[in-house]
Order: sequence, then structure tokens, then C-alpha cells
Amino acid sequence: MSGTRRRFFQDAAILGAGLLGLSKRLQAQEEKRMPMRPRETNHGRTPAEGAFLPMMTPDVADLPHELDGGVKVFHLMAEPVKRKIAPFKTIEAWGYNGSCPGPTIQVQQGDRVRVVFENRLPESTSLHWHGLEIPIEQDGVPYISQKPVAPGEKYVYEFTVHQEGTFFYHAHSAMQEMMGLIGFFVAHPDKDYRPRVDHDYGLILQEWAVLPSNSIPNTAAMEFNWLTFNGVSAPMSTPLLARLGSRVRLRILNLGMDHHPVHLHGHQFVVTGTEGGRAPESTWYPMNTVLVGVAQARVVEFEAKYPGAWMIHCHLPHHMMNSMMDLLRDRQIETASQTEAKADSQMMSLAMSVPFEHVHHAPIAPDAEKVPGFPQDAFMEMGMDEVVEKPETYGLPKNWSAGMMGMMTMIRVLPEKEYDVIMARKKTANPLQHEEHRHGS
Ligand SMILES: [Cu+2]
Repeated sequence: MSGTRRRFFQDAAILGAGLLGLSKRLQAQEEKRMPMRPRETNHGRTPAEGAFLPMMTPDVADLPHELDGGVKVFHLMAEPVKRKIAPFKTIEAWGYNGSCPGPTIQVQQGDRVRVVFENRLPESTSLHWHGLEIPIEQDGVPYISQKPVAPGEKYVYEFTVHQEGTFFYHAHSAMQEMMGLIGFFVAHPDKDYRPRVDHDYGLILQEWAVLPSNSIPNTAAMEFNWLTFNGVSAPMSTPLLARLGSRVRLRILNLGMDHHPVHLHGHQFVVTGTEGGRAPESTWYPMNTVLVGVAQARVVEFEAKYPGAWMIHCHLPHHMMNSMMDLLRDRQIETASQTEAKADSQMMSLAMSVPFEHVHHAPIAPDAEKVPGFPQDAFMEMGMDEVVEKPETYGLPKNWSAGMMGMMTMIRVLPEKEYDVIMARKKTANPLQHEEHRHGS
């Protein structure tokens, strides 16, 4: 009997015990609110003069650059990309350099930037620099500011970035945007923002309409069944990490069809910037949900005061779930005739077809079927801790993944020791990828 099979047969008692343990932990955390640590920049290192604290884009790589004289040169290729958005769902999107969303570009205010762009798509496209004040020839709008870049052709963009802030690059063609042609373009200020942050994270919000047993997004659809942060649905989204007592910046970018109210658990934040750059401190006020409209970026900052795994998620109810259509077959629409025994047998058949762990769903009342409206969330949870395991998930409570769906991730606020353990595991798991480095200077 495989580990997966065995786990399937674990019953609700384990889940119940896990939740009890979790609530005790939360209670303990309430009691030990920590005083703020002295300011410390990105894992204990202070940036060199002229350098900046790079933003991290979980699940998306940074785009490296070369220097040509004083110019930062980036190479960007638009191309079809297969993106695994859930353990059992891979979509055929379009992106840049093998990534959807595209790799993150980070520069510093004042930089001269050259982007050598190559179109490997089957149709013409262009690159628009959203929010940047640059000459019209660089604006990337087909026919208005340039000829469309034909398949197989290259085009060179070059401009000086005099702004600071959270910008993005994208194809300036609506359907191509919906296929995933978007990425971060972050311009760090020439003088660090005050107060300084210790962690800087970026999230790109996207939504997809992909029919069951299909892999190509329907860009004409208005109803979305897959919602992603940085190209993955929870629980595949890699948790953000923060040292207890640190200051965190979170940049959230949206270029889809819907507006997303993004909510942070357990902490209040202030909006310190938009897609137009830094906002004056006089405009900051506490909140914990920020509406990120289409074509907007919202930058929030907060003190990570309370230890725990705190959810960050779009709060639209339908964006807090994944499409299980590919898996569920006769469970596609739950009806009052759904019983625990039937759900069990369906879970068992799923466990045989999908290589992930199933933990028994949460308990239901003995007479649940008699209650009008049942079931709602019953039978929805699908624990898959093992298949989405990575250093950043180390130490989370058993079956944590069952409650994570759709446009959702978490920030793990960790005391020093726990934080260091995970950082060490990250280095062991992928020494090159997680080598911390600074850009600029
Ligand atoms: Cu949403």
C-alpha cells in the first residue's frame, strides 16, 4: 500500500486533532506578541551604497541583464508556455522566456534600459511599458507607435527610467494579455523608501477560463474557473516568508478581466504606492483588504508582528476555489443526494487517477442530507501537502493544503530560528536559485 493510498484512509480524527492543535497554537501566538526587532534588511544584509533590496516574485524568476556601457540590456522572448497551475492541471498559455507570467525585470530609477525583444509567437505582437513615461516610439502600441513585431522578428526598445515604482510590461493586444503576456517591471528608487522594508514581494493576479479536459485558455470567456497568483493556484503557490518583527512590502498587480479585493489575515497594512509610484505618507491609512483593479498595481506595507501562517487571498468567493471539473466527473455539481459514502468512493477513484495525497474531508453531521442547501463546502477540501511540498511549506500543520484554493497564498511570519531553518532548507534544495544577490550598483 503506497503512502498516498494509506493517507487516503486516514480519517477525520486526524484533521480534527490538527485543527485543535492549530487553534491552540494561535492562542499561544496571541499571548506572545513580540516587540519589533531593530530594522534589518533582507536577511541581515545591508545593501551596498547604490544597491537596492530586490523584490522577490514567488514562482517566477527574475530576468537577468548584461551591461553594455552604462545600459542594462535585457532579452525577452514572447512564446507559447506550458504552465502547471495545479498538480493536476497544466495549461497552454503564452508568456515570456518560458514563464507565464513573464520574468520580473528590476531596474533602478535613472537606469538606461534596453530590451531586445523577440517574437516567437505565431502572430504579431509588441511590448507595452505600462505606466512608464517614455518616448512615444517606445510605447509598444501596434500601428500607433510602431509596426507590430511579426513572428520571428526582433525589436529593440530602449529608454531611460526616470520614475520609481511598480510597473509592468505586457502585449498591447487584449486577447494576448488574457493568454498571459504580462510581467513585472519594477523601478527601485534611487534613494530607498522610508521606512525601509526587510522583505519585498510581488504577486501578479490572473484568471483563466479553461474547460475540463482542455489546456488552452478561452480568452473570449467571461467566466473564469482558474485563478492564479504568479501563474499558480493555491496550494501550489509558494508561501511568502517574513521574519517576525520585520517590515514587509507586497506589490500586487492585476491585468485580467476582474478586479480583485486582496485580503491579508492578522495584520493591518497601508497602501504606500500605486501603479503611478510611491504615495505620500499623508495618504496612508490602515486597512487589510485592497481592491486591485484591472491595469492597477497596489503596493502595501506592514509590520509582520504576529507569528503564524497568514493567508493572502482575493476575497471574491469564486476566486477562492479551483475548478475541480477535470477531476470530479459526477461530482461536478453537488446535489442533496451526495452522501459521505459516495464522496468517499469518489475520493478513492480520484486518488487512483491523480498522484497526490488525499486526506479525509472535514466531518459532516449525521443528518446533513436532510438540511436544505447541503452540501456547500463539504467534500470540497482536497489535501495535497506532499505533492506541493517545498522548503517554504516546511512545518505547516498537517493538511494545510486542503484549505488553500484559487487566488491564494500565505505569508509565514516566523521567529528567527524557524525562519533560519527554512532558509537553510531553501539553500540546500536549490543553491543557485536561492543565492541571494543584489542588483544595481
Ligand atoms: Cu478575485
